[in-house]
Amino acid sequence: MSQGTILMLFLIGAFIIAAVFWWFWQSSKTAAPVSAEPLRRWVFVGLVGFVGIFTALTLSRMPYFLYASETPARVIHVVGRQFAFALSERPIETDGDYAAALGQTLVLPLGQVVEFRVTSFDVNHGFALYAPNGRIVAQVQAMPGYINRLRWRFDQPGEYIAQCLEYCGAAHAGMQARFVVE
Ligand SMILES: [Cu+2]
Repeated sequence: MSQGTILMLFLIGAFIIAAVFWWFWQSSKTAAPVSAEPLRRWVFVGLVGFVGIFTALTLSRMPYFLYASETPARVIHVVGRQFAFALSERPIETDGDYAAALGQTLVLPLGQVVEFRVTSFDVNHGFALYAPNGRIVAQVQAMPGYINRLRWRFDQPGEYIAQCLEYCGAAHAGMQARFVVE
């Protein structure tokens, strides 16, 4: 879904909500009691239906289920720590592993499923992947004590940036890692 479509949906939704508020404001001015019961019932049924259909249509597109039946071509271990991400093909368990992984630039395969196993050594971080064209393609939380798996198939070669997307401290904005897809 494009940014323009999302903006349009937001504007339509905002207009509908504003119209409902305006309608209630107008109807509250009249002295006679207004029976909103039938309308209320239909608004409720309509909202439940809308949410149900929207959920059914979009839930299967959650990134957590992506490529669930496939065996990833590569497994990359990721650890976030203020203020850098370390990526490695070997598990990162100690400070030494983390420091060693910081210095390397991984090369990941184009057009194959890669699994990132993402965790944190300190606080919550957001592990977001930006394609060479600057667009965000996938993201997952980096949480201490948990390993979150993110599977992704890169379809654009070039240099990707992993950027922290959860505010984690003073140097959060510069918390990045780079890797290459080819
Ligand atoms: Cu951050």
